[in-house]
Amino acid sequence: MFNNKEQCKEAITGRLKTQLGKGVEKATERDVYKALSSLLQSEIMKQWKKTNDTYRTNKDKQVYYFSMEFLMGRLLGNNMLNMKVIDVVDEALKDLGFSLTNTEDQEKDAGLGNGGLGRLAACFLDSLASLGIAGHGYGIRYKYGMFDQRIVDGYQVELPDHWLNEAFAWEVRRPEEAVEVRFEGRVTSREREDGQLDFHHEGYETLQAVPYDVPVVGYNGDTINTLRLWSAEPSDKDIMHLAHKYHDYSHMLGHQRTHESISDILYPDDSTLEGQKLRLKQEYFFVSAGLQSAIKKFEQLDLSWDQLPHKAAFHINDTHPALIVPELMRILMDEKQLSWNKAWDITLRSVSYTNHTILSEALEMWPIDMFRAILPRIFMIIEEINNRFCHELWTKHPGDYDRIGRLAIIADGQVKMAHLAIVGSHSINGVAKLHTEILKKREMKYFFGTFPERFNNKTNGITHRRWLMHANKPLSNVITDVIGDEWKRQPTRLLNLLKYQEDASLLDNIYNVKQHNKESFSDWLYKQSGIMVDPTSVFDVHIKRLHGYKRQLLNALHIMYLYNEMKANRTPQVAPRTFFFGAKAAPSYHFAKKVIKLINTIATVVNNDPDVNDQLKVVFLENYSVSIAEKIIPATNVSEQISTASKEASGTGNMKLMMNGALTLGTMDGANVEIYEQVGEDNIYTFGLRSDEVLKYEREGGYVAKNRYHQDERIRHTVDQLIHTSPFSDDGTEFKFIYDALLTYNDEYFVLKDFSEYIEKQKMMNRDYKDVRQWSKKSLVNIAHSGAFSSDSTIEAYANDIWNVKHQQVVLK
Ligand code: 26V
Repeated sequence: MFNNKEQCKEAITGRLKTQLGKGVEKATERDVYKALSSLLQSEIMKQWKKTNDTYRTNKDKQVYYFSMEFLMGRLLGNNMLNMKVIDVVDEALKDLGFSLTNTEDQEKDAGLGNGGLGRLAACFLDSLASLGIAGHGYGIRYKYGMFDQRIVDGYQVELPDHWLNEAFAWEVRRPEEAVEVRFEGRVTSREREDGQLDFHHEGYETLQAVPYDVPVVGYNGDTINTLRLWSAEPSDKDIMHLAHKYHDYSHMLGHQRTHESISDILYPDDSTLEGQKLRLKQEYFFVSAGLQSAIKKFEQLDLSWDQLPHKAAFHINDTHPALIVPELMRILMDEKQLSWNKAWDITLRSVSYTNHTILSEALEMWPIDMFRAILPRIFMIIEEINNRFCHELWTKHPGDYDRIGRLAIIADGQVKMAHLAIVGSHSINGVAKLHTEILKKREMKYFFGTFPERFNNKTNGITHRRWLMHANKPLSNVITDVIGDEWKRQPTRLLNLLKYQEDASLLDNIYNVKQHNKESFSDWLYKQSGIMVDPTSVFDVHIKRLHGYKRQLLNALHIMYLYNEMKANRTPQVAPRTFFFGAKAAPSYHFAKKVIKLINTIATVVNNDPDVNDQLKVVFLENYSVSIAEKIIPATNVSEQISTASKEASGTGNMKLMMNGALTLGTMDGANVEIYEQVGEDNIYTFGLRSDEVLKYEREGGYVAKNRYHQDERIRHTVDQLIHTSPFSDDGTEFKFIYDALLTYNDEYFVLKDFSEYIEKQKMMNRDYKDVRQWSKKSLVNIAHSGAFSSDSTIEAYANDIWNVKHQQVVLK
């Protein structure tokens, strides 16, 4: 694209003139961002067309990854990296008097996701394109992404995220590919001449789904896939229908507005479902639009319907797009006139499903009446799928009402989305070994008994391009100096680093890079928020959504304990530390919000106390996001992965942090177990209850939080500080809710049970940090093994075992 720096400078100055009518001397950083992204986008367009032409000519099988969330973050840096122009742009910008980082910081995050699930989808897109797989994302173009978090007086306040206010540089609106989506109305049936029933949907309301395509640039240099985000707009047909129905103009506009609002907001609650109609509409909206558009593409190939499973794979990312199953059936039967059996066979062979959580609160279910009213035809199809499935169960297990009741898709007045996804998919996977085992042995035991061949594990992964090559260029350079740069294409080659475990200069470099990153982060933090931290202190980092099971509370109580110890002149710290938290709480999650307030209260106390503040500091990072993650992860020493065992399906932050040389302090949960297997017990700090112990307590009882409180003075003192007048609580009311969760409601997440082991491991890490050589060696072992968690490996496994699509082989066996 640019052969050298001079060409690049010329292109940027040229684009500033033609796009913005400005000379470079007047240009702001924002102008430079605009010019640069537009230059890149023009180049991407050419290659994008080529990729699509090739897919069409070769009739390659296409993977459609349906997800309610794609947490993409910023695209400029990633696109420059994958287009291999980032170094030349860096030099050119310097010459023009600008910096690459500041230019990148101009871009707003595309925050179209809550957390792990959405970020995983984004990492997968990067790997799909980089492996040359024809794999595309289908999702929703929310007008408002994840809320903007502000901390006011220590409390979380949510503000809307107007991410589209400044135009999104990477999207292309394609109105010519819009499709109609129908809601409500009635269904009638008529018998055809051949005896089959024809179903007619009448009196429905329609809206247009308009696609906005975002290119996904692969690192292989020529594949550019598509993230297609659907936006809801009024349909001309519907306007006439509404005008007829309402007569009154303002009434009609109001109604229309409700329709368009379908794609307005990302639901910010990843822990409970409040059963909103709008959410169900969102789900059907993008599933229907996406399938219609994929089916149109398939029809252009002019093949028989039997070929559909050979040419398209539809993936259900968590249950949110599970309506793929009945919607595909509807299209094949009602629009393409296929028989039930034929349509079912095709559906089953094309659809696969990933489960991302075992938390029962997050399992999606819809009340039958609401469902039927919004999606009458889809409901009929689900009823039929359910009847046939229950009938099959009955023939296999006659009289076993209990089993049928547990497995039915429609039961207890609800439509159960997970059951629908399982019954309609040929593959069902969990996201880490432990998670998949729990699904098979417990949560989905009966389904596993019914369809054992469908269940498999695909441990999550992360893209090393964004999370190492781009986020941590200094480390990336140190690695390349020692083992060459083959690891960039084949991340498992990072294992070659293990040969250099005793190499003093490499160990020094690893330490120095970390130190450098901590300094850069501290500078950024100071500029951003005025908070000063000591870059020589241990950076202990807990970044993820705020949730009871992720146990930020355990971390917070430990800091209170440390503070008390220091004030009493007991157990002096060996190395000073700074505790960082980054976390958003769902707006209606009262407990999570109280924990945010507690962390901020602790920060105020600790940071303003001259007795301790040269040893201990607490920072709550406001509005934690992908771009903030990219800044703090390279600067982290200690990675907090302390969920209650069995609750964190996988975790992916744990992988990003290890890849950047942080040492994990974690429970044996999710993918932590696999990190432990990779690095060995000397290079990870584990503690706490095991998952089977947690599950046993949950089943059989036997844990009494109050006993822990009475037996352990450290716990009693710290927990009491939540409700008594103490440095952390004035009148004792603010944190009563947390106190009650721990003692009155018996500590659902076993915080007090694991407290003492956590303290011990914290202490051990603090001591170990002092031995710089040993610490850096552990750090190196973690970096070396992190290639196993590259999403390229994960995607290769999905491609081989689930989607059956061809790809470039980049992962070493
Ligand atoms: C759940 C719900 C429930 C109801 C309404 C809205 C909503 C939105 C999102 C979710 C997602 C919860 C599942 C989730 O994010 N799971 C996370 O997936 C990661 C990727 O597999 C995994 O690493 C985390 O351990 C897991 O918690």
